[in-house]
Amino acid sequence: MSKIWQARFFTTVNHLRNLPDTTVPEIAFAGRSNAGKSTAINILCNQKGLAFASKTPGRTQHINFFSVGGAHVAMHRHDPVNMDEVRCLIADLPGYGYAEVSGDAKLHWQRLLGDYVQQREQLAALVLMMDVRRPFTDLDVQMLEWFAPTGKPIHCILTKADKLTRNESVNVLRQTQARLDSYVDEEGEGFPFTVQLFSALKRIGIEEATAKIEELAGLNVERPAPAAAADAASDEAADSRNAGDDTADDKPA
Ligand SMILES: Nc1nc2c(ncn2[C@@H]2O[C@H](COP(=O)(O)OP(=O)(O)OP(=O)(O)O)[C@@H](O)[C@H]2O)c(=O)[nH]1
Ligand SMILES: [Mg+2]
Repeated sequence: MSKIWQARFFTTVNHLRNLPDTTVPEIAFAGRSNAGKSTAINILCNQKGLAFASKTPGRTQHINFFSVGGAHVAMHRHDPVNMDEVRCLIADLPGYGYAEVSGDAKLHWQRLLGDYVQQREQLAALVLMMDVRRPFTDLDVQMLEWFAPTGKPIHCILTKADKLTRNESVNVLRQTQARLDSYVDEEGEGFPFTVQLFSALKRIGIEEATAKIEELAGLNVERPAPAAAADAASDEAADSRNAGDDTADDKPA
């Protein structure tokens, strides 16, 4: 059983000022609208309705956070998690590139996304989800180039691999790795960018993605004894969780 199977809904955020006041590492899932982010989060966390997955593109319009750890087997789903036991947060970012969203809303999302990935210190790594049939759209490249200067890892997941033959998808995998390897910093050093194939439908790449996320979130490392400071942090996080937002219809049930 993977540690991320314990994931639970934590909070939903529509403005950077409402980001949770937590110190644990965050792993954010970014990608074009409809790339399959929410579906992948549900599969990786082994829970059907955790992240909202939809046939309507642009469904996830806020940053939804899920917590891993601090929820015990016998607990009711709505019981508060034990904040000092939370190990990491998973963020489902709003999909970008959805044409029918109005200009203002689009700008709002893009600013929210750009600022979050560039400025959020707790963000440990980005999982960039791209449809295997059309990787590296302009906004994917924008996302990658916003995040690259942080020096933190990006793990690309090529989704919907079931839509191509095995040969075709392996070709895209190779081309994607080559393109990621072509990024170098001012000293000519490469970036910690990796890529894999994935299909929620055919259950391809689930173990590989799980292992990668656990590694990036530091879940394989034994956790040091909680410091007194963690208690204070957890109280604040509980406050921000209860602060509410105008997002009722986007919250997973
Ligand atoms: N064939 C196939 N379809 C998939 C796969 N994963 C997701 N889908 C479908 O793709 C559509 C979009 O999936 P979502 O998970 O809602 O996509 P998202 O990236 O969260 O989209 P936004 O919330 O709009 O950003 C849904 O109809 C899914 O059923 C996959 O592995 N294979
Ligand atoms: Mg979604």
